[in-house]
Amino acid sequence: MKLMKKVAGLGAVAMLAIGLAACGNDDGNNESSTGSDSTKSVGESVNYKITGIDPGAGIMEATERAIEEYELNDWDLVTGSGAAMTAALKKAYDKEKPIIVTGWTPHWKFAKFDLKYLDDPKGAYGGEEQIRTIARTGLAEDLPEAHKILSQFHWSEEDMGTVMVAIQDGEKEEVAAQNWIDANADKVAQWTEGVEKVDGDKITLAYVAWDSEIASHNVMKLVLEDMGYNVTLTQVEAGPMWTAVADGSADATLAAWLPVTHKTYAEKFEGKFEELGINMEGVKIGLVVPQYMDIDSIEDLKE
Ligand code: PBE
Repeated sequence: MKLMKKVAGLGAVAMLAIGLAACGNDDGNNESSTGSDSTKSVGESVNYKITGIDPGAGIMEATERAIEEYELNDWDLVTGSGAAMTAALKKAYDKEKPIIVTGWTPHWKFAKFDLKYLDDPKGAYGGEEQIRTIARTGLAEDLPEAHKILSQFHWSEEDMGTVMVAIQDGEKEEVAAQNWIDANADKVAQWTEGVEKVDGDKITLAYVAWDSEIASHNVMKLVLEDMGYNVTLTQVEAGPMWTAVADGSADATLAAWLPVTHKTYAEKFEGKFEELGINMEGVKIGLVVPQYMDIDSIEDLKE
């Protein structure tokens, strides 16, 4: 600690000298505190805070687990939302400040910022994750055509990325979804293969306002509408989303991240929902930082 203060002091002197050379500009104090950043530990540089999202998200539970497993005793996971997390990330990134966020793939942030996952040698965030579609029990009998479409739904990270980035760039959700559908009629035709149109049957899909899920649910809403369904999208928190499918108040969701992210929910509601299959492979959750940060592993947060 003493040594760091000394080095910081030197940094301050050096910054001051530069300031003087540049004709005594103001802000000496601010500059000196920036100058001492490199001498701080990662923890000090971010006030021992990991910028999280909504409390019910599986990644929050996984991060609490990571904090325990890596013995990051001084660290706090700050709750917020997906939107608040990306806003904080942008703010830090624009100023090249350190920040650690709970991150996942697919997500547009990797297209907009130069980011990296921290290595997770203890596997707190699991390995290969998938996004699966789940439905209430009884959907196959009640809405067989929708059940078939939802079961046949499968797309790639790139597909979802196109929709997500368009929305992030300011396109309306429905418009971004419709544009993707128009450009990918072949894929949509696979989901609706062997399905007959219906006449205004009602169906409700529950989802959480995560950027990835906003994209998938808006696409599926339009596909189901085109097949004659009257579709309601309900935006809820993660716990209520699983509860709604389990108690039948929602018909389905495309947002079941398994086997790790939503493990607790899947176990809690075992037998009360039906798995309709994987809609995306090779997805991932973890701790994400800007490339310019000089750390590579969650282990590095201990220093
Ligand atoms: N996510 C996006 C969710 C699943 C989809 C990774 C933020 C979660 O952590 O539950």
